[in-house]
Amino acid sequence: MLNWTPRKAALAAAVLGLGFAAAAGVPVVEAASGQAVPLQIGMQEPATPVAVEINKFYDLVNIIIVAITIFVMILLLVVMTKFSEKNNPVPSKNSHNTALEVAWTVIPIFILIIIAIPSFKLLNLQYSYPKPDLTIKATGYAWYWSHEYPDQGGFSLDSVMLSDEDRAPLIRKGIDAPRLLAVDNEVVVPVDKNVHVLVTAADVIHSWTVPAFGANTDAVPGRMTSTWFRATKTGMFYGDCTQLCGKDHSAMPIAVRVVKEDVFNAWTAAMKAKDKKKAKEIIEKAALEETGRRNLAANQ
Ligand SMILES: [Cu+2]
Repeated sequence: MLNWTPRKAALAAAVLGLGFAAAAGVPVVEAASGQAVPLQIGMQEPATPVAVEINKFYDLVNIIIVAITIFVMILLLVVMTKFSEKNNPVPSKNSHNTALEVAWTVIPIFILIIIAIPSFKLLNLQYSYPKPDLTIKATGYAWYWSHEYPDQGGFSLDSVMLSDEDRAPLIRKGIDAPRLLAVDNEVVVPVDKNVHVLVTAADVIHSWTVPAFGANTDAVPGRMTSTWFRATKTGMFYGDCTQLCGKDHSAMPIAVRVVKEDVFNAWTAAMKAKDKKKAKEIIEKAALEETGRRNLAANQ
């Protein structure tokens, strides 16, 4: 049996409360841009207006959850001590309290309204598609993604995950190629442009998801779903298939490289001309510039 003094109980409550606060608000490891990092708590750094709003909503809901949890825990501790058989041998016969009953109905309604308003605003932002500057069609296969550029001459590229042997030469060149995320052909998009992504699948259900973009939609065979994003910074952004789709579900990452418009135009021109070698060179140059810029920022 628990035989806690109120002081012990208060101490336990304080420790638990601190734990909750740490889990909710204080990042243990700063999230890297565009991919998850070990021991990360919380969301990836947002790279689109939608992702920024998702993060804000996530913070708001977390604050409410933690506050309610602490409040209920304190109530429980009060009940356990103040109204225990020892401290309160003769229980009250009360079964109704109108003011209390109105309060515990109305207060949760207000809490739900506080959550609902930003929630609907966010849904509206996610589903009101701005005029597209670029459309990409993503098709999920077991187990890789194929990406088509229908308004850029209709060229397409397959994104297959790189093996450790394939990553080694890239890393030696100074290009980032994270394990389980790097692919042979990245999706390339221009920065600060509205990109619509039409998503479907050829065999089983997959899901096209890039967390830093707040973009996530199921890829269903025979159907076309869609999502959109407007990346506000250049760099690499990784995602994964998020529908359990079979043996290599974990091996079909999505790699999106956001580049400046002139780099994008040069790349599409090379892709249209079926000059794969030149397209690869353009991307490798952009990749090296990106790592150079990041190292420079880290050293400052
Ligand atoms: Cu999949």
